[in-house]
Amino acid sequence: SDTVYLKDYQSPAYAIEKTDLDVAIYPGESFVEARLQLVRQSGLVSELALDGEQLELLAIEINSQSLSKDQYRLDDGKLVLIEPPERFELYTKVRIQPEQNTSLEGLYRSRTIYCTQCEAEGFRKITYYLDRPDVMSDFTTRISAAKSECPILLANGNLVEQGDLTDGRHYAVWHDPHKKPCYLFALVAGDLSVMEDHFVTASGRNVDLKIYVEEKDLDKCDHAMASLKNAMRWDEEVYGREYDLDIFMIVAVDDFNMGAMENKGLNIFNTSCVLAKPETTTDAGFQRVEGVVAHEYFHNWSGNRVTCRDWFQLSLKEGFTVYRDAEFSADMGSPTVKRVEDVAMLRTHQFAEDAGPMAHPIRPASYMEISNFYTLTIYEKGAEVVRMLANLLGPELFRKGTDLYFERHDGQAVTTEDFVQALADVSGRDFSVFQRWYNQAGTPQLEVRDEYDENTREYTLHITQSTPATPECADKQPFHIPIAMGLLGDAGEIALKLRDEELEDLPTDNTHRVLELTEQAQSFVFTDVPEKPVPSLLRGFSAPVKLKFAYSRDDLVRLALRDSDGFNRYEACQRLALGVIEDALAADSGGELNNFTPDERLLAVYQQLLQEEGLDRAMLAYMLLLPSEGFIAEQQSVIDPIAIHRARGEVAGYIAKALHKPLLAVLENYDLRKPYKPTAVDIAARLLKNTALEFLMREPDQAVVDLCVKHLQQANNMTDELASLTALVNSRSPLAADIAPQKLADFYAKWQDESLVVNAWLALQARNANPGGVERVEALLAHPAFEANNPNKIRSVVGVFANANPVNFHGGTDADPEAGYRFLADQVIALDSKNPQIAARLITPLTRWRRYDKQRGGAMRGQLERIKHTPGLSSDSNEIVSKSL
Ligand code: B3K
Ligand code: ZN
Repeated sequence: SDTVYLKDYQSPAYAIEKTDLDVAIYPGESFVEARLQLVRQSGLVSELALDGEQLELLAIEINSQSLSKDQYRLDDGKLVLIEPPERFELYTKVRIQPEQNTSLEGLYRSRTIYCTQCEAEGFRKITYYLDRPDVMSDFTTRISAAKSECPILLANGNLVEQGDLTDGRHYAVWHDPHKKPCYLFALVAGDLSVMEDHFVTASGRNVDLKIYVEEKDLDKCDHAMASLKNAMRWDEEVYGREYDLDIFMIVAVDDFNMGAMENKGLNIFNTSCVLAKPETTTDAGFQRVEGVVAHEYFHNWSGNRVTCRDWFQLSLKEGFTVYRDAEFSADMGSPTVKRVEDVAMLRTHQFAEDAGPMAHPIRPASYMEISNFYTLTIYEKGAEVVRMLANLLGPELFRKGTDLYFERHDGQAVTTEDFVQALADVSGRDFSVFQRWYNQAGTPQLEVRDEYDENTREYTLHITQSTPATPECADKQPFHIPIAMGLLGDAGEIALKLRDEELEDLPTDNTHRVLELTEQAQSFVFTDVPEKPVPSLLRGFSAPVKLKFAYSRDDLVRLALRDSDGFNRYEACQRLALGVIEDALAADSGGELNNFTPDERLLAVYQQLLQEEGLDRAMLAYMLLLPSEGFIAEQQSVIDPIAIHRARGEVAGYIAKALHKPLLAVLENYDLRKPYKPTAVDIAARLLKNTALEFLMREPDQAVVDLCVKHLQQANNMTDELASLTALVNSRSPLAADIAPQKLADFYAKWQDESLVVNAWLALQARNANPGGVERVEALLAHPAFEANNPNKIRSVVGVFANANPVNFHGGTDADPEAGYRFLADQVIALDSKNPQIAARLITPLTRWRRYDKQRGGAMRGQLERIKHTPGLSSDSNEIVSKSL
């Protein structure tokens, strides 16, 4: 397939002023009639091509006249109009087959519900159209269907008319008063129950809120509704953004490629991102619902009112909206904890993407298949870039800037430059160097060296930056990197004064600064520094970079215990633990892992943290948690996943033994009967307890196993129930292994009718790092709980295995060390023709083959070749495979 380039952008030749759709749903087929009011935007147009895919054209008219064969042609799915008039009504009628649509893009059927997914280019599977985000139209949608099958008929905007038809059919007409691009179009038809509430906006307007779900799920809507109302209030208070329709609807469907979709006034959600109740949903699930409901709601301004000019600008709406939802979640819970979680994800997964063959800037210059660009880079790194801008401006100016952006561009389709320009205009700041974050891929590396002169009492930080080559560009220009920092002396934080700062200019919080690096190398000199300090650098993870500084372990102990920045305390623990695990790796490669004893300073830090009063329980949990195998792998020049697993396990086992008493105390002090609440404090308590349990279950005695079983049986919520089962299943102890199969079976028997719980049950087995992983996932695919066309099920088994079970994925079986890779490729090949978006996404772990030794890398590469040679391979998978070979 062809590559699309940003530099080739041309504004649309025609506008579509009005879009009138009539969608008639029948069993096995649906008919879509479209009346489009088209108006030429520029000079003569000899041909106008409308996008279309998998449409059967039944009728076509211009201004109510049928077209003759020389007035149009069908060209590779596209409908090409020859010498169209300046202003005309195009009428088309097409036949589509939602029941056959397994791509889950366009109009499709999920269980009993007809629904749509149009972003990015799915609308062309519904009707012929100018399927691009800079064509914004006024939509009216009439839906008709059998009343018994589909009592509920929904589309964007306001309901303007409904009624009965003959043959047991009925119809509804919806009109959306806001012009929108077709990727925000949605319709839903099915037998749905509704939970209703309402919200009064800041200006006093009433908004009806409706969450539509299958009847059995009505008891799982409270949290989404509460989150929605919190998000609506928050966007008014923090961004001054009010909702703009009288109704806001959410619909939950089980078969969905992503988390959710922000269609105007009619968000469609994956059930996993909307349904929640304590008995079936973990804390992480509750938090995900809150975050995704807010994210989609926030898109109403950052995405819908102000949308993207073209799909190269995707991060304009996604990066900004992720930043907005992260700040919202931070405000609803604990900001530092949220930051730690997001950064851990970014550094493990986005950094890997940035270092791999699919690396791309947050505004790419080209793509083959836009669906492949809904990436961690566009979303999470995009959010980091907005965060840097927000921090450089400070809250007041940033708010002024976003106000200007929304006002200036309301109703427009714009670019990332327009966003940065609004922020520059309100602040007078020069973001010309900063703009490189949008155009250059790769993770910058900072090398920091310090120097202290006792005589002059000057302390200097010498900072250089470099960024490795990525596919789009080998030679990087320096980035604009804000480095939030402080200096820790023996007695605490040191007052800061940079050499050229005037005393009267010093900020009131004089222990914290943001250094701005804009060149390849710069030095920053602090004066009047009484002693050689330990620098606390990149506080709050102030830029998405890798930081190299030669911290001694004693420095790290000081930071872990005493830094005023919560994030950097966590970071110091991670560095300390990483160092110790690297010691274990070195011992392992010398055949000495058995005689290995970890640096006792790590244990000493953990012991002190466990005793520290007032420390957030979630922060304590994350500080105790060793870096993940994925994160450790990212730090290695050649990844040996088996050795990493062994070394990390050894250190964890050692900690579990050494800290047995305080960890057990955490467990014993936990109140199993406390009623569940998804508050930050309670979530933190559960996280700490379950972290302690996981440690203890590494080498448990019978008493610990009994305690784990007690927690499994007496848990009053899914967080505790699942954590206990996971600890039992993952334990290498025979005491646990003897009972784990029965407990897994019991759990399934208890929850088999709760699809989302079954997903968690599948995922925990796919993640099980004990030997035999490939055989286990193969068995799971054959289990009646598995559904081969359901993305959530596929992700829970195949995705989790390949991404979160490195020791088994890379270890294979005794008979075949490549079995994990072969398994993944088999799944990709089987899925590719049915659901190319999901298939292409699954390939990711194989694309990292260059990071492994010759044998593993070669085997991974071999499976990529196999995928590549699959006849009829989708353009989605083809792009990933060909770019990574
Ligand atoms: N905008 C959608 C993503 C749609 C992806 C289509 N392949 C969800 C979101 O980011 O809110
Ligand atoms: Zn989004």
